[in-house]
Amino acid sequence: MQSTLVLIKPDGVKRNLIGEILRRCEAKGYVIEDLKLFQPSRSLLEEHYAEHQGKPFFEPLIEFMLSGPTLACKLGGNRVIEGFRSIAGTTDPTTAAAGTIRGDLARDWGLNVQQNLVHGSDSEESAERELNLWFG
Ligand code: IDP
Ligand code: MG
Repeated sequence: MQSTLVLIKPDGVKRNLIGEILRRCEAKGYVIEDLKLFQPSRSLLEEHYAEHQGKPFFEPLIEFMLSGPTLACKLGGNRVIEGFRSIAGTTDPTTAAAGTIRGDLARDWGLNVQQNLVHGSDSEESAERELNLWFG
């Protein structure tokens, strides 16, 4: 069994999509192991997104993530790390495949950051690191 960190970002919380996104995770067969709705600090977000420091979208991304509460979810199941990223869809919501969370529920709003509703850890190492950050 694996666990991954799923975040429902501030756009998803503001748009009342928590239920719809968690429904899709549960319908796929994954198990919600922990949940936390809160406003993360700048230092938590900068550590979470450390790999993107220096990129043009880094500061807009941090500002977006500071714009309201995020729902952090520890999601469990066999191969859940790749499985959640598959149901989330690709990063750019405009071109994310229909049937995915981003493809069905998000689009480009013409802002300098992609508001794409969710985050999912991208490897076992990231999942361990990120679950420690958000739930440790
Ligand atoms: P991921 O969330 O699909 O793993 P990453 O490349 O890790 O995508 O990027 C982290 C987040 O930063 C994205 O989910 C998105 O919100 C934002 N982002 C990534 N690339 C861009 C970009 O080129 N322009 C604006 N925002 C971006
Ligand atoms: Mg990523």
